[in-house]
Amino acid sequence: MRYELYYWPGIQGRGEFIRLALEEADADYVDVARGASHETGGLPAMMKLLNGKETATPPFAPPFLKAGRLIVAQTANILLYLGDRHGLAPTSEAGRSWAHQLQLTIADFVKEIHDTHHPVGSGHYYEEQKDEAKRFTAEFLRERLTKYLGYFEHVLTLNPRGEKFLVGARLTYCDLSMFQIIEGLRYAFPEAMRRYERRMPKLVALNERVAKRPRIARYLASPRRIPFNESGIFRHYPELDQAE
Ligand SMILES: N[C@@H](CCC(=O)N[C@@H](CS)C(=O)NCC(=O)O)C(=O)O
Repeated sequence: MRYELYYWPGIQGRGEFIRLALEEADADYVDVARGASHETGGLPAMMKLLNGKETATPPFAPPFLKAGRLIVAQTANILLYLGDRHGLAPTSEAGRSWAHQLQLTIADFVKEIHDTHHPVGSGHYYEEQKDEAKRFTAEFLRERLTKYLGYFEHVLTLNPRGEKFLVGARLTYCDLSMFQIIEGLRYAFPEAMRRYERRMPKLVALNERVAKRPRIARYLASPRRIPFNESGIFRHYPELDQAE
């Protein structure tokens, strides 16, 4: 079966957490909205599913994944689904729940990272909320970035199966998402991360381990991995990096 991934074209965004899982699984998928209308259906196909009356289980927002007739939305929920089907999640109930819990915490983190440049509202340009963004980011870099990254560093320390992965003895979708978080934060806040990274050696090692996985390395070198940019979730505004 060929999966259909639906996400805004032109940015990595939350779609990237799903792409990393699909790539590591070597799954057959099409990135629908990045394609031309006459080929994949393009953005109109995504808008049709979002706005139309095509399905009894409509997604609220991208990303969402179509697997045959099934439509799965919410990043953590999609990863739960893919994790089970492609060996990217533990098989025990306790392990699955722990991985899902970590992924939901990553989702909270992603929202706060997004809010560093849009603390007032997504409906307004960054330029209209620069002062608030600076205030929000100062607090974020001082308190929240350190709390979240410190938490995940601690989780690696606690893993009874060793410090190689967040959950259990094998790679899970949580490790792929943590890789994306670290890459994104390095892009958005290079100075702040340079200062903080010596306090998270296990996460840095995890990041390197994920980047070296053959399928991930192949993906990162491919045109499918589009660069971070200032329309996505992780944005580099030098004035925010200095906000602390
Ligand atoms: N909790 C959802 C958030 C989804 C979300 O916010 N998607 C963004 C793009 S990254 C969007 O298009 N939101 C539209 C909206 O919230 O109206 C998830 O993790 O997938």
